[in-house]
Amino acid sequence: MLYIDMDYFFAACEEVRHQELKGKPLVVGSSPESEKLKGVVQTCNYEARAFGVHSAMRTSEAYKLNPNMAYVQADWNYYEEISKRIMTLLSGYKARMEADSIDEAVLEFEVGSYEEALAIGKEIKGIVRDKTGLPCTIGISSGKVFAKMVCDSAKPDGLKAVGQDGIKEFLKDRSVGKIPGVGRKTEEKLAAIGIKTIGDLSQADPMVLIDLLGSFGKELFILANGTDTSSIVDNANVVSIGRERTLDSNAHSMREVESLIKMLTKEVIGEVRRNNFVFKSIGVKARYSDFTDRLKSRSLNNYSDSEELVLKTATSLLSDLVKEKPVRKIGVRVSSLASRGGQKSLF
Ligand code: TTP
Ligand code: MG
Ligand code: MG
Repeated sequence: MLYIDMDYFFAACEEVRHQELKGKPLVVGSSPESEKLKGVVQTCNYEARAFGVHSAMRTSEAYKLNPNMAYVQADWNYYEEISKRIMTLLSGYKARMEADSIDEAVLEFEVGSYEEALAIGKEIKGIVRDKTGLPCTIGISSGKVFAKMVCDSAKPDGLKAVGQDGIKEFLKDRSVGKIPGVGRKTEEKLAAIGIKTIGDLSQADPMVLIDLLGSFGKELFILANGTDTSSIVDNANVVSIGRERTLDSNAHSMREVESLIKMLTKEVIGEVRRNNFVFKSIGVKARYSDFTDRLKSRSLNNYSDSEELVLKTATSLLSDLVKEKPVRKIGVRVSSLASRGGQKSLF
């Protein structure tokens, strides 16, 4: 599998249309003067990262690290437009494909060797850069989770493959927090029983892991031992479109999840529109700090592709769930899909 993630995506998009900002530290997010220092950094270029600035940090914190950075307000429509162009380029390949977020996609190729996959990766990087001016990083491995981790490890502007023979070595010394889906809370639980690296995880007693984390513990054990069974959902055959994200720290109130709901909604709607879908049901998910999940959904009277409606509905559904227990992950999903324009219903 070939995992593509755009480098410093929003900030890179801004550099494309504001060439004068290139090479200087740039933050996408509300400037520290506005909103009484309450904004957050959505992303920043690598020049800003050199000062320790990163996504989800308060802009007031970023300002302390370097008072001389440029700030640009996020312009979702523009990023969606570019994302759509990238996804269209990628869908030109004869591969099963899943768009994973606004700046990520996984492609599953039938290839004979990793050399062949690397050659395709190189070509994709070239095409994306030619057509959009943007850098990306590509990771290649046997499954989606490994490919994403390889991608993360090769940033920025990287291309790297780790085959089955190298995967355990690749994983061994990495901290468990590098596994997608493992947040701070899981990390703490594992650390409490002496597990810090993925190597430690691979040698743990699987029953102990299951006691500690439920079925997720089993999944982690299997991954740590070099087997990635994650499969991709070919977007051509979707029955629902959803996005989930783990929070940096557990949320206790709606205020802490508002911007994330907005972002997940944008991503879901982007995906809906890219595929020319409409939907008739809106759902949310909350994963609590104790690893239990709660789902809630609402059916609509008519098909829709309204972002406002998803945002409003998801916010209202989640506000019930957030009240109950601390939340570590949230998701927004639309289902009962049909293709737009009154053509035959796909499902
Ligand atoms: P990422 O792919 O996580 O980050 P990135 O592309 O900015 O940087 P990297 O080179 O490390 O991949 O996220 C993609 C975009 O999503 C990012 O450009 C802005 C947005 N985003 C937020 O708005 N808030 C966040 O907390 C994160 C992580 C991302
Ligand atoms: Mg990215
Ligand atoms: Mg990304």
